[in-house]
This record gives sequence, structure tokens and C-alpha cells, in this order.
Amino acid sequence: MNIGILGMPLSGKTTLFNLLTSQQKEIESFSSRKVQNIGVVKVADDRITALSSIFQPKKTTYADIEIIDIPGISTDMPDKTKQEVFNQLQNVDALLLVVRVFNDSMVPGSTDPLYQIEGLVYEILLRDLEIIGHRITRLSEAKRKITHQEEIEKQILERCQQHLSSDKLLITQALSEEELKLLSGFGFFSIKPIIVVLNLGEGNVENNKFPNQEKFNQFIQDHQMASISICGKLEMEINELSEDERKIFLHDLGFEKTGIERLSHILYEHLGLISFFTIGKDEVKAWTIHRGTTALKAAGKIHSDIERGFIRAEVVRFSDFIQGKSMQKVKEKGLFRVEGKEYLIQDGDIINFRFNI
Ligand SMILES: Nc1nc2c(ncn2[C@@H]2O[C@H](COP(=O)(O)OP(=O)(O)OP(=O)(O)O)[C@@H](O)[C@H]2O)c(=O)[nH]1
Ligand SMILES: [Mg+2]
Repeated sequence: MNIGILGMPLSGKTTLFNLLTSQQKEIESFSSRKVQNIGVVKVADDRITALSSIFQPKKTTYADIEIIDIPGISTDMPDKTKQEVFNQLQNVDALLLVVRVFNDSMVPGSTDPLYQIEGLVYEILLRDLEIIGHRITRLSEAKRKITHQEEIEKQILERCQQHLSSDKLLITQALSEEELKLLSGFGFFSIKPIIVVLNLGEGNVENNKFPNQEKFNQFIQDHQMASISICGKLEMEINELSEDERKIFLHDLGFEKTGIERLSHILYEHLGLISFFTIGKDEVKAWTIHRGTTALKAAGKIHSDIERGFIRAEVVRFSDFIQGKSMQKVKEKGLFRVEGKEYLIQDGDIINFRFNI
């Protein structure tokens, strides 16, 4: 799973990247450094922490997500530059759009989230229209008769073109499994799930108010995006605190979790992701899968041999396990289950796969 960060210049993208990945990439107020940062986010999960303290394994592995941070994009940039910037995100599974609310006279740029999000979505639509335009032209101008399959492709692309031309993201278009498969090779941007991160100023944190809020929320809803407010600067300060100080600080602000913790929660929710766990003396580990994944496919995520030689999945719910803290107690209560290949994994399942090769 990997995610790309997109936003206008100086909106706080690298600040967010650093927070998510615990890195210290350079943040400069006035020079957009044209570099790409790549890092890995460890997804905070209290359940893994709890399992780890019970099993005391040699290794504890939280779920992780790769993050790519790229230079800012603005509508007045030359088209070629915008294309280059976008191309860096061609292969990501989802987009985090950072919009800036914080006001800082030392940092130039828009502080109107609606203006920024409209601009970014416009650019995304434009990129996809370009990709579609090229392909349709090629098919239309082919010096041979196009195949039946290509004819079908052209019709789908023309439908998508119409959809995009009316300012709608492809993710909001009704597409069949087959059509989605056909489109998957094009690397469309607007087919990726989008989460908008509002980078609030320190003054906006407690009331969570910002300009054009109602219109902004409507825009988010219309385009089937998710949004979350955080404050980059504050999160950086929170990062410096000890565990105890952090709790008090957050409590005073009226929060239970840090912005980064809330963000990973929303990511999972919006992307339809869930976690299952494997446990043992060697390793306690979280695995990320899409909701609706079968036991067989989940097994393959661990190792193709386990999928190939799948016999059964032994499943215990985390919430059942944590009450007695031992498999023995779970079994006594009859909460230990044996499931087959087609079982749909639930969030928080602790699984032991039995296999034979
Ligand atoms: N006051 C305030 N300043 C912030 C906040 N987040 C970021 N900044 C400042 O805004 C400037 C730009 O932050 P970056 O994280 O580098 O922004 P960016 O979007 O990566 O910028 P480019 O990559 O150059 O487009 C820096 O000076 C940050 O310190 C915030 O929440 N509050
Ligand atoms: Mg940056």
C-alpha cells in the first residue's frame, strides 16, 4: 500500500510527511525543493501493542504504508512541470491532498481551502482527460481497423471523458468490475481514493473553523472524498512530548488521539482496509488487507506457499482473546473457530493458518 501527498506549494506537505514517517526532511519556507521524499508510516494500533506485551515476541511489526512526498503544484505552473510532478504519483494507491488553512505572514500562498481543493481537483481531472484524449486519438486515427475489444475500450473511455468533462472524478462513476479492470492500466489519478488533510493554524485547532467551511464540506461530499483537520505545527510539538505529557496536552485540547493517529484511522476507513494479526513467540504482526478478502487470499499475503497448501484458518477475535489473554481460555469459552478458504476475514481477527505443501 502506498500513498502520494499532493498539494499547493508551501501547504505543509513535507511537514506532514515528516510527522507520518518520523523523518526530518528539510522544510524551507521559500524554496520549493524539487525532490521526492519516500518513507514508511507505521500504523499505530493499540491491539498490536497489547498482543506484543502479552507474547513478548522477539519482533513486533505494525502495519505500514509507504508515503511519497513531492513538490507543490499550482495552476499557474507550466503544463510540462505539472505533468512531471503528477507522474511521480502514477503508481500510488491513494492520494492525500494537503490544503493549507494556517496563516503565516512569512509563508506565501493561499489559505483558502476551497480555492486550493478546487484547483487541485481541476488539475487531477485535467491529467486524466489528457490520458484519455491521447488514447482515444490513437484508436480513432489507427491506420487499421480496430479490434472489437478496442472498440469496447473506446466506448468506455468516451463515457469516462464525458464524466470528467462535467467536473466529476472517475471514482464517482458507476463502473463494472470488468470496466475497472480495463481502466486499471491507464494510471488514472481520479480513480484513486482521496483524503483531504486540512492543515489548520494553531488558532483554528480548538474550534476547527475555517473560511468557506460549508461549501468546502459540500465539495468533499460531492466528490466522495474524506477529510480530516490537523495542525502540522502542533503535531510537531506533540511529537516532542513524553507519553504522559502527550495525554495531558491532547486532553486539554479536547482530543483523545493525535492528528496522525486520527489520520491513519480515516485512511483505513476510507480505503476500506482492515487488519488481521498473526501471533507467536517470534513475531506479533499486523497485516493490512481490503475488507472482503477471503481467508485463502489473506494466506497468500503472508506467503504464496500458505495459499497453495491452505488447509484451514484457526480464528480468534482480538476482543475475545484480550479478555482472558490466553488461547486456553478462548477455547474453554468456545470462541476458537476453524474457518475454510472462503471465510471473509474480519477486522481484528487473530489467525493461524494451517497448510501443507
Ligand atoms: N504556522 C504554521 N506553519 C506551518 C504549519 N505547517 C507548515 N508550516 C510552515 O510552512 C512552511 C512550508 O512547510 P512545508 O511542509 O515545507 O510545505 P510543503 O507543502 O512541503 O512545501 P513545498 O514542498 O515547498 O511545496 C514551513 O515554513 C513550515 O514551517 C502549521 O501548521 N502552522
Ligand atoms: Mg515539501
